[in-house]
Amino acid sequence: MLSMLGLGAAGLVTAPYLQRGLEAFLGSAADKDPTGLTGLLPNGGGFRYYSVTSSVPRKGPDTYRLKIDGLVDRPATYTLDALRKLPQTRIVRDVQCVTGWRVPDTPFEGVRLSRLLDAAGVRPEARAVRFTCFDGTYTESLTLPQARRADVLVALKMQDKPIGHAHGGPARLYVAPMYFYKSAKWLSGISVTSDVRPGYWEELGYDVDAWVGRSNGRDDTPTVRETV
Ligand SMILES: Nc1nc2c(c(=O)[nH]1)N[C@H]1C(S)=C(S)[C@@H](COP(=O)(O)O)O[C@H]1N2
Ligand SMILES: [Mo]
Repeated sequence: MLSMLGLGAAGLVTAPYLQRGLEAFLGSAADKDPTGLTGLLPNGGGFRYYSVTSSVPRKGPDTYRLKIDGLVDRPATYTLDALRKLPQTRIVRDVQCVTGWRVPDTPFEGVRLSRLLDAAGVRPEARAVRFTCFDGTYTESLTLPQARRADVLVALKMQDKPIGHAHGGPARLYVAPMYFYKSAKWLSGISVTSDVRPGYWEELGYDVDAWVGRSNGRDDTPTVRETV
C-alpha cells in the first residue's frame, strides 16, 4: 500500500496529522478507515492535504477577514473583495514539502505581502511578521526582509483557480522560496512584531529559515521558472 502511493518513511512521520485533517476533509468516509492510511492518500495533482486541526470553518466572501496589526501605524482589516481589487501577482514555481513530495510548476496568484505591509505602515522597531490562521492553531513567521520579498504573496488563487477550502482558501500565505510549511493556509492574521517567533512546525523542530534546498538538512534543488 505504501509503496503503491510512492511514500517513504518521511510520509509516515506526519501520518497522524494528515489523517486528522483528512477526516474533516472527507467527512464520514474517513471514519470507516481504522488503518490510519486514509491520510496518506494523495489529494489530487500531487498535493497532499495537511491540517494540524481536525476541522476548519469554511469562509467565503461574506465571512472572510484578514487583519493586519501589531507594530504598524495603520492597522487594517481586508475583506476578500478588498484583496481581489488590489494588484495581483502570479508566480509559477515548484511546490516543495519538507517531507519530500514536490508538485512542479504550480501557479499561485495574489497580493504581494509587501504591499499590505507598506499600506499598514510598518514601524521602525519592527523586525518580523507573525501569521495566524482561522483554523485557530497553525502559526508561521518571517523576518521583515523575507516578508518583503517580491515572491511572497497573500494568495487568492492556486493553479489559476480560487483556492479551495482544502488548500487553505479563500486566502493562504505563499512563500515561494521556502518549504511549503511556511505557506500558512486559512490565513486570518498578519501581525508585525519585534522578533521572530517560531511557528507551529518550527516549535517541533523544522527550521525557521526554511529556504528550499538550504535548510532542514535537505538537498532539494528547485527548478525555478517564475513569472513575478
Ligand atoms: N493552517 C495550516 N497551514 C498549513 C499547514 C497546516 O497544517 N495548517 N500545513 C503546512 C504544510 S506542512 C504543507 S506541506 C502545506 C500543505 O498544503 P496543502 O494542504 O494545500 O497541500 O500547508 C502548510 N500550511
Ligand atoms: Mo509540509
